[in-house]
Parts: sequence; structure tokens; C-alpha cells
Amino acid sequence: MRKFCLSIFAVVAIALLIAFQKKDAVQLVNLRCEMLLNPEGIETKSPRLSWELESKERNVEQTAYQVLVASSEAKLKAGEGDLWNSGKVASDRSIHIYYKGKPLASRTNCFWKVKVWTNKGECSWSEPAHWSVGLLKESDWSAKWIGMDSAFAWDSVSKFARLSARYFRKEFNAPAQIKKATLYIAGLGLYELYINGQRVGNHVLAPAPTEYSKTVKYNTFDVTALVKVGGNAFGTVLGNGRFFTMRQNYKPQKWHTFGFPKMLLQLEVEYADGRKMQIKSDESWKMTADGPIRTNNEYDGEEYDATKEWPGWNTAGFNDGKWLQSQLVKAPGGKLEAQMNEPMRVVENIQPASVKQLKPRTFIMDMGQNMAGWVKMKVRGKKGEQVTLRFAETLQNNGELYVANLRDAKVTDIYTLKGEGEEVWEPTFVYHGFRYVEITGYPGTPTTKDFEGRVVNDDLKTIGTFETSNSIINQIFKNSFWGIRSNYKGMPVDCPQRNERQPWLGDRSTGAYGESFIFDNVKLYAKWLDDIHQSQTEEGSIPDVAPNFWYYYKDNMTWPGTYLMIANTLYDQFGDKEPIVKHYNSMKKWLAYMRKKYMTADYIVTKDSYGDWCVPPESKELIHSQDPARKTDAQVIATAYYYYMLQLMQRFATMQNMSQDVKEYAALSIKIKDEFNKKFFNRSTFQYSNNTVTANLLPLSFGMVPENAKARVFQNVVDKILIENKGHISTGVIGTQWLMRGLTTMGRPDVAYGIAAAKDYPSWGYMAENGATTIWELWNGNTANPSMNSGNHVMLLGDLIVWYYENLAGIKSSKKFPGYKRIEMKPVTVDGLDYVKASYQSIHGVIRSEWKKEGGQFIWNITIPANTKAEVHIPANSKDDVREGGRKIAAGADIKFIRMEDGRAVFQVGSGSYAFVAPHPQSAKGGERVASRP
Ligand code: RAM
Repeated sequence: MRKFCLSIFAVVAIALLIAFQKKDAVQLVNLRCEMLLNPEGIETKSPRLSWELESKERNVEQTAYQVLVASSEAKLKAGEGDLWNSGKVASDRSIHIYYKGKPLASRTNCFWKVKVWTNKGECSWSEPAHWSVGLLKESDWSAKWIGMDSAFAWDSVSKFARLSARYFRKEFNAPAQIKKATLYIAGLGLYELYINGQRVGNHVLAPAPTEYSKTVKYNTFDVTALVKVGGNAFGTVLGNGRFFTMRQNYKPQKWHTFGFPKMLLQLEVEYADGRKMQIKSDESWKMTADGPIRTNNEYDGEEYDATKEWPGWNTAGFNDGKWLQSQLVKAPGGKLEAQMNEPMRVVENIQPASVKQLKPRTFIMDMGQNMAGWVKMKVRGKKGEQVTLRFAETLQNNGELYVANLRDAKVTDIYTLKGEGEEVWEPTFVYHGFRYVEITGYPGTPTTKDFEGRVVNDDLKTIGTFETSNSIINQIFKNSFWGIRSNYKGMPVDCPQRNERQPWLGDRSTGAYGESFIFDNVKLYAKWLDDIHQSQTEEGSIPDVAPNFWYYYKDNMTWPGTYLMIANTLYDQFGDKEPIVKHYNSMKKWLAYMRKKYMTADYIVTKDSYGDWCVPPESKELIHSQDPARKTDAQVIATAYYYYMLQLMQRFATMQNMSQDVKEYAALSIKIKDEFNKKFFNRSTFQYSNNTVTANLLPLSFGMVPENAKARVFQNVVDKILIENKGHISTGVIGTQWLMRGLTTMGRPDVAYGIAAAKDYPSWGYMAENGATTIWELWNGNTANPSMNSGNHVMLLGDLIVWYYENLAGIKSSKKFPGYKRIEMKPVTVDGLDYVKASYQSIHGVIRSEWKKEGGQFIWNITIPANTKAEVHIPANSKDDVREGGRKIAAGADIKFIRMEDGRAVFQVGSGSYAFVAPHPQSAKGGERVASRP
């Protein structure tokens, strides 16, 4: 009997275990609509859905999927896809599946889930996810633009745009039980919104900036929980942002300004009894500018007078008798579009490292990190006392702030106390780029406990981690992380501190690619490509700054070329083809324009603007080198880039089956290449132009060098670095974009590593060694003239971050199967580097690569996400030297040997985790030798 019971118990336990395992075999996670988790108010009728398969098993492949989209949670739960039931679709695709259900109208609420079938069996339905559709038609808006198209008596409109914030309020009655309340708001330049005294959402500095006469972004909020039965009140505050940006010291032909702040708001309430109601911005709203925010301006700071606060102003029952009536104002002109990129938020709070007294009533606070955002302050004192905060990246020798590199940005926040116990304050419509804060007028002695650093940027998910055995590389990675996020402000800006902060295209051409390993930046850059498109002129010119808050239509190949390069990156990294399709015609137009205006009869492009911007100069005080030997010929850069753009266009045209375009671009490429080589290539010295690294590297990287000359040209690059520059970098913004990958794939990863690990001038390590906690604008940022010398610029990163992930960690997406559907895992193991540990949350799931050299062995643990495959390249003399999981590799479905290549055994693996070990042959070299050396 006992035996019988035991065996029954065993059978039940095994059955349970199998059932449990089966359920767990594949999980569906991270359901995304238009790449966002649960977005409110999306801008499209045909959104794309993506999901990730998660599994501990190996070799999991999706064979089919089924998507259900329902108009209510209850229907979805009951398995009814009244909006869309895709049925079982045989497909291995799990990203960017177009919704193909009933036409989606504005405001539709969609609840969805997905299930998949895999080679391991069927898996259960995912958890439900949600999206809602925004206001797609102009006629969906019945609200009116309100504001006041004039300044108030105390405002300054000519000097530093010191407008006070504008406050609006409106009360309304909700007569019945509320089923759902949705709010749409466009508040320009920036808004903060309250219902019944409570903040709506946690966005800051919203909405994302645009060329407002072309597009205005609105935000959507589900405010069901905030609206109550009975009396309600709205309160909104408008700041200047990029909308009102008049600045006296700049020429009007340079600055683009759009007018006085204004807003459009529409609340739509659905009652439980079926009734519907809308509350909209119109002339019945009250407004004033005589409130606590006396002035606000992104560059100069915010002045806040707490004695001007009106308790309860944003709740029902407040007496607004003294307020003015809002005026109906002209619409900004741009098309209203839902903001599809992530909003800015306070993403982290940091404690200051120290606060020290400099002189009577003046203290210097050190945040311990160069950051972008602001500080939140606690203070007690008398009514009318003023605390002044000024911000800077570094200090002078005498301990005072160093503000010379901020140009005329005043970066000053002033808080006037109301004198009622503890007061807590942070600004609303400003951000600063700073590590140090000068505090003057603080009543008593400020301590680190009275302040908090509020780190503010686009709230993009961090998707990459990276660590190596080399501490300087780790520090540079950390500095890059801070630098990149400091400059995500609804658009990528060049710097967060001085009077510039402009979205310069050239700073991100390859930067965006590297950044995509650390941040989920696809929506931000897709938005930026729209900004670029909207700044294109009728003729086809693309500016160097977009949105064109500064008018810089200089016509060159490198800065505007970012348009194509980033579209290409979003396809490679996220499998997102839409930007290419959407912008193809504008790209084509731009290339035709540049050809017509600047290409000679013998196919040389003559126009360039910035050269290889910011090469290390000959003297430490210079911003730009004067030495012709350090500079690369403008025509070499422009013509090589035109050629490279044609390669991208051929790819884009091929994807869209535009065979005529492919042919034309290919034919033009050949002509350019021939003439370029005729003009710039010296066949006896194997040098291009004046033999700078950039002059040789561009044609090598773009495939313009005659096959039989590649090795010699590459040798010139290596000699220049090793002999002339003693292993140091000599490139600027352009050359550095190709340097690290170029050196590595062409056979000298050791030279790349030398540059990456250097700590002396010029190098990224030199910046870190000299106290940088971000990346500098100039290689000589600690000694150069302050007129163009930011401490928080990312353009000099070039392709460094790409190299960290693709080459050091060896995580790279296949070009043929983008978005990491197929992965190439191929780390380079250089002398001096003992381990690399990296992870990357791709759109298909988490990829890990952790290798170390230990006891003569190369030990490599990797994880490949479900529904993907990888080719793994393991440094080894023979395939038989490689062991996995402690065993010899037996041919099977999980791991297949493919070939030996460049001293590596190449295997194809399915998804799952693997532990490879092989005797480490020799670690100095490790790139593919595309160029056999002479
Ligand atoms: C400066 C900045 C910016 C760069 C332009 C060309 O204003 O350094 O980053 O792109 O010049």
C-alpha cells in the first residue's frame, strides 16, 4: 500500500512538474505597440505590435502567432477579439506586426494579447496590454488656442526672453459617475498641468520640441482617477521653452522664435450613464502672469517668488476675480500630432557630494557628477529672503564657478522665500548642465541634506550594460552614459549648459548607433528624423540643426547625412523599416539637390562646412587646428560621404524593390569612386590626399579603395597612428566615427585598444583622468579657449560605443536579419584586456556576452534570446578544442559547426545560454583580416 501511494505520488509529482515546465517553457513579455509599452493616444491607424519570447530552453523558435485585439478588457478576457483576431498566422516574426483589424478611429481603446506556437509546443496567452488611439483628425479638436500674444508690464521681451510664466484656470462640473476621462493637451513652449490641485502625469518640460509651424506635439493622459463628481478645476502653467526664444545677443536671422506661449486643451469625459462631455480651452478660461514664476528661460534660469503663490489656485472655489480673461490666439500653425517619443522625466535623484563655504553667504555645492537637470532645495527663512543658485561644470582655481564656457547663458535660479516654515522648491521650466552650484543668500548654513540633484532627460529605458577588466574603459563608458542622457531633450542636443543646446545633426551620425546599445532610443530618433524632414527646404536643402531653432542651411554632406545614417541605424538595431520608407523621397531630393549644386562635371563634391571637426590641435589653447597637415581636405570628406550616402540609398531602394533607383545610384557610385581615386589617391605612396587618418580611413570604410591597394592604404593609417601620433587619436568628429571599427575589422584591434585605453593626451581617457565625468567637446577641453568648450558633448565618441558592444563584447546584429533576429557574436580578445561583461536588451530579448581569459583558456558565457539565432566566433585553433557546458560539442540542433575563420571556430547556435571554453590561442590580434598585410 505504502509503495502504491509512493508511486502515485511520484506520478502526480512528475505530471505536475511536466505541466509546470510546459507552462513555463516560453513566456511572452514586453508587449509593445509602436515600440512603447501601453501607450496612450497613439498617432497611427495601423500600429505595429511586438513581443518577446522568454525561455530557459535552448533553440526556441516561434512558428506561428495569434493576436487578439478587443475593445474592452472583458472581451479580451473572454477571448473575443472584436477589433482584430489575426487567427493563427504561420510566421517566425515577433516584431513590428502591423495591426490589420477593423479600422481604428480616434479615441479607440485597444486591449490586446498574443499567443505563439513554437518548435517546443504551444504556449499560453500573454498578459494583456493596452493602447489607445489619439485624435487623428483635425476635426476631433474643438478646443481653441488660448493665451495672450503680448508681454506683461514686468516682462522683458528683448533681453534674454525673461517672460513670466502664464497661469490658466477653469472650473467645471462633472454631474455623474465618471466612467472614463481622457485629456489631450498641447501647451507651448512648455506646460505643467493640474486637475483639482494634483499634477497630471509626471512628464517634465513637455511637450517635445518641434518646428512648431510644421508640427505641434500633444500629450494624452487618462485622468479618470483625477476628475470627481461635482466641482473640478484645471490649472495649467505655460513656460517659454523653445517656442518663445527671443534673445537680444543673437541675430534674428539666426534664431527661430514662434511667438508667445499658448495652449490647447481638451478633456473628454464619458459618464457611467452613457452621457459624454467635453471641456475645452476657450475664451472663458481665466489667466494671469502675475504669479510666482517671475521669469523662465531655458538658458538663463527661473526666478520664483513664493510670496506670489496663491494657495488653492488650481482647485475649485478659488477666487480668480483679479485674473484676466484668456484671449483666443492664432494657432501655431503646425499639425497636431500625438507625441510618440518618450517624455522627459526626473529619471534619478542624486545626493550632492559636498557643500563648502567659499566666502560669507556664498557656498559651493559639488554634485559629484556633471549632469543635466536642476536642484531641489529645502529652506527655512524669513519672507522675502532670496536664495540664488548658479550652475557650472567646473571651478576656477580660486574655487569660484567657471562660467566662461557658458557664453552668455545666465544659468541663474532665484527663489524668494514666503517665510512659512520649511519651504521645498524646484524650478519648472529650465534645466542646467552642471556639476557645481553656487548658493548665495541661503538663510543659515546649507548642507547636502538640503539639496537633491534632479536628473532630467527623455525617459528612455536603459537597455545595455558594459564592464571590462580595464578601469579607464569602464570610466569612459560611465562618462558616455551620463553625457548621452544629459543631451536627450525631446531631441538630441549638442550640450546642456551653454547658450546653445541645439540639435546639431553631425554630432549624432554614428553616435545614435552607439547610444542605441545603451538606451532604447528608437522612438526619439524616429521623431528626430521627422524634425529633420520638416526642416528641409523646398529646394531640398537639409540644415545642420533640426528642428531649425537656429537657421543653419550651410549645405554639406556630413551633418545632413545624419538623416540617412540614423534611418539606417534604426533599421539595423530595431528592425524598424518605417523611417527609411517614410523619408526616402526627401533623402533622394536632398542628394539630387547637393549633386546639382555642388558636384562638378568630374563627380567631385566641392562643398563642405566643418571638415573633420575638432581634431586634436597643435597647441593646447586652440579650438581648431590651423595646421594643414592635421586637417582633411573638404572635398575628400564631401565626395567620400556622397559615395557613402549612395551605398545607403542602394540598400534603401533595394528594400523597397526600386530597381531603377538602385541602378542609377550604383552607376553614379562607380563614377564618383573612379574620379575620387583619380583625384585624391596617390598610387605610389598609397595615400589619399594629405595622408591624414581620416583621408585614408573614409575610402577604406566606404569601400572606395582598389582591392589590391587596401592593405597598403590601411598600413598608412596604422603608421600614422603608431609612428607619427605615438598610438594616439588624431581624428575629429568625422574620422572618429569609423576609426575603432575600421582598425579592428581590418586587422589591428590592438591599435584600437591602445587608443581606447590611453590616458594621456589626446584620448577619452585623458578627459577622465582630468576629472571629466562626461565627454568633452574638445580633446583639449581642460586647456582650450572657453568660447567653444563644453564639458558635456558626445560628438567625439565617434564609433567608440559601437566598438565596445560589437567588437569588445562581440554583440552585433546581422545586416540581413536586422533587429537581432540573427546575431553575430564575435568578440576581439586583445592583450591587456582580461574580461568583458555586457548585456543588451534587444527588441527580441536579452543578449549576453561575458568572456574572460583565465589560465590560458578563453571562457565565454553567452545568452541568445528565444526566436533568434546566432553565429558565434570562438577564438580557437580548431573546432575540436572548443567545449560547451564542460563537454565536447556534439553535432546537434543547438550547436552546429560552420567553419574556421580568422583563427576562430564558428558555430551556429539557437537561443539559450551557453558556456564555451577553449584554449586561448594568442590574444594580440583578432580582427578579420580584410586587408592582408604587406
Ligand atoms: C558647435 C558645436 C556642435 C557642432 C557645431 C558644428 O556649435 O560643437 O556640437 O555640431 O559646432
